[in-house]
Amino acid sequence: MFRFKTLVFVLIVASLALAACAPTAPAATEPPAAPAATVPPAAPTVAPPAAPAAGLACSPNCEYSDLVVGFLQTGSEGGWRAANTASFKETADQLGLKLKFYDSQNDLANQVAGFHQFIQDPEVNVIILAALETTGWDDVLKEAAAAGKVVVLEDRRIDAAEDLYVTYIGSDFAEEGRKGGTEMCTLLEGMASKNVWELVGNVGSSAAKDRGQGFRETMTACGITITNSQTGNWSATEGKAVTEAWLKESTDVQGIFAQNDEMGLGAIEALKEAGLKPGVDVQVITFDATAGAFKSMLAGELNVAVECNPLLAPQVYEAALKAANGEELPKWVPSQEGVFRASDANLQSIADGRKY
Ligand code: GYE
Repeated sequence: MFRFKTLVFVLIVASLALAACAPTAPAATEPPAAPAATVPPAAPTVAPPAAPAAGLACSPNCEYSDLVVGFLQTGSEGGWRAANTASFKETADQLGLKLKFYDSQNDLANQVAGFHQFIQDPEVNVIILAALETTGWDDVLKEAAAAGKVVVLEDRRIDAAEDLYVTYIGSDFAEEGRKGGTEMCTLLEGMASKNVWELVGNVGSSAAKDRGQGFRETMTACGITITNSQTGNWSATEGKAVTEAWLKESTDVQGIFAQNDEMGLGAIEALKEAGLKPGVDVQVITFDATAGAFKSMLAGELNVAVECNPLLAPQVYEAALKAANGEELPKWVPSQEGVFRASDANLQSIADGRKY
């Protein structure tokens, strides 16, 4: 009897042990769980593009009051930019269109984030971009197209397929650069040594790339050599600091090619503090031709300012309205611009008539 009970007891213990080690039976229907897949890091939650607005509902009879414009400005880096921003704000008021202004603070990631924001904004039907850099826009432009937004480029061109935006309204920076090279050749005529220092705008921008390339195209005609080149990020402070550093190394410089007024005015201060006469010992050329440049030319410290027109808003809004109404536009509308010299007889009256 005792043996039988022991046998039963052993059998019960054994079966309990076996049950504990067996794989849990999946719920009746589920296949065995697949090994944990390496879930790629969650893609940034880019909400699906807003339903295509199928163009603007008001098309082809849209008016300025139908436009809600998202404007992606670069930042607020100087006189030219201030005039450009004012042009957009004032003209929007005059035309009665709604403007949503985005200051990218000269940060490309900010600008791209702002672009996504405007794509997601159901109110916005037009997006205007002053691109900080030429590359990296294809994807966000495709998203904007899918969302039915009209995209217009102002001020700076980009390297993207032309069918991804309506038109570009802005300067021929390469031509500005060519003008600058030709002007510097004239200023350095007859000089034995033609060493030029270049103050570059923000790296990667079309304005900086194209002005530099254009200047190099025409400087060769008279044997100019660029012996120093560095970004000053469009700022007077950085333009001054970079020039000071170069002057500590050498004063063998006959010309300064500053890609905008602010950097050139900074270099002029550095030259003076180094005991050199800007405009005399060293020829200085800048780009933009804002009020500060005219003041410096009238003081005889700046030799030439190649104009770059910031007052682009009327043309840009007109292009946006035409596109909203289904009109095809040329892919580039270059701005009309001149060159101003300290030697111009009527410089004072020109300066008095300028808006920026
Ligand atoms: O020359 C400079 C500004 O894009 C043309 O940007 C513009 C340039 C201008 O910061 O002053």
